[in-house]
Amino acid sequence: KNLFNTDDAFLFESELNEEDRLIMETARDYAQSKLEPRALKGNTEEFFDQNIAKEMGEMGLLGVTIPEEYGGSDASYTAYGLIAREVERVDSGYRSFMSVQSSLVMYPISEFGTEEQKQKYLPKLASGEMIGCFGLTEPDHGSDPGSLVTTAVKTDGGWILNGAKMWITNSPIADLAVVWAKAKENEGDEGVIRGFLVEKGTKGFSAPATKYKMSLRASETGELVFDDVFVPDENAFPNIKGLKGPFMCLNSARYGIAWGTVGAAEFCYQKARQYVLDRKQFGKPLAANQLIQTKLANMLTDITSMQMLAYRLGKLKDEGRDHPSMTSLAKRNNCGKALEIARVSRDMHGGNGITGDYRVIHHMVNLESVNTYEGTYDIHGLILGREITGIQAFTPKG
Ligand code: TGC
Ligand code: FAD
Repeated sequence: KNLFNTDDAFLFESELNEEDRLIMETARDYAQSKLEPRALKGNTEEFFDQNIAKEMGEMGLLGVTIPEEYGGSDASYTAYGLIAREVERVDSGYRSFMSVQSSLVMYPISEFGTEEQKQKYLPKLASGEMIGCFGLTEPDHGSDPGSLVTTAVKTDGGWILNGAKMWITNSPIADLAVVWAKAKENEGDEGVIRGFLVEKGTKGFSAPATKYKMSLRASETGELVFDDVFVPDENAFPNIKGLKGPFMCLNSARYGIAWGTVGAAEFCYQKARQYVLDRKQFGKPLAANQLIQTKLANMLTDITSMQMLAYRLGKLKDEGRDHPSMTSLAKRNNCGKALEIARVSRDMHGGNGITGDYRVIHHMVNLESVNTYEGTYDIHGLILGREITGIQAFTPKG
């Protein structure tokens, strides 16, 4: 007789191959035993424990899709997504660290870097000995990165960077920043977006922290400030030009977020289910009320659709059949649904839901950031709208 699984209704986990399942179990064991006990402290004290980088490196959880010769595991995109799901089941802030390190720093070095850049940085990033960050967003240019104004002007033997980045995950603790700037061969050129590797300690380069965030408090966020920073030629990506470079990195990171939010949503749903079974009001468990049951039914339905999208997108990526608009669809849907599930779970916990102990409010406030970064909910709606109609609606030109 077939049994109904109330956590995995359409049994996607039974489809996983041995290697992906092993990576998922390793990530789950690590996240539950090592990350979960630190989650409340991280959120309360606005603290990212840097040991997490080395621990995740030791467990082989960083840059898993990168070739083994550079410290990765040559693993599938499905495996990468499953790691994101397990880490974000605990805290979106820890998953942010992992996403940036794997998709936004190791991926571009692996895809666009020279052999020297790969050998110099990838093994140390894979082991967590080095922490990386990714600077695209600027104080005045978020949803529209094509208008960024940070410049890299050519000089003898390298480039001079000037400008500033804002809202950069890991920046205050990063040893290496992947920076996207308008490269100008001559002063006065319009410039074309290119990527640069800027090491911590470079003269004129600083990374002040952004404090008092009310969301993603266990993740370090900050600025990147460039004041006549000299970056040698060997630290520029040689061949990638235009927005395609950063967007290719984002295709991978956004896919990871589609999986990560599955973990956060599953946590909030499972907590709500247990809470309403245990808590009695009006002489019966909360779970005995119709209104409560349909909330749980909605959560499970949404989670199942989220699992299906993420799982299928991973398979398409592994087969090389994915399209960026599929990623936009999955990122947008899964962030929006996870945020809604976290809000409903918070409500179902009543007053207890506002305390840190139950942890659902952590997920709720974290998911506000996740719904905003890597392209907001509405920006992904506009990307899909352009795909569906052939008309771009980002700017008034139509
Ligand atoms: P558009 O004209 O659409 O494209 C310009 C060029 O880029 C190419 N392209 C892509 N290539 C690969 N993958 C994609 N997804 C691509 N999207 C676009 C495109 O083909 C074109 O190439 P070419 O050769 O023809 O020049 O550019 P646009 O300026 O109109 O873009 C509009 C829009 C809204 C789509 C885009 O700007 C956008 O996605 N905005 C959102 C910004 C964003 O996502 N920022 C993320 C910052 S990083 C971050 O948030 C990290 S948080 C990490 C964490 O903590 O977990
Ligand atoms: P804006 O672009 O100013 O948008 C504000 C609002 O206007 C949004 O609701 C948006 O949907 C809406 N909007 C914008 N344009 C349109 C339009 N044409 N039509 C309709 N509505 C529109 N960036 C990095 O480069 N690296 C990082 O590591 C990084 N980490 C981050 C970590 C955190 C915690 C946060 C909060 C952000 C991070 N970001 C990072 C930046 C993130 O990608 C941006 O915040 C995001 O892209 C939105 O840009 P913005 O904040 O400037 O908002």
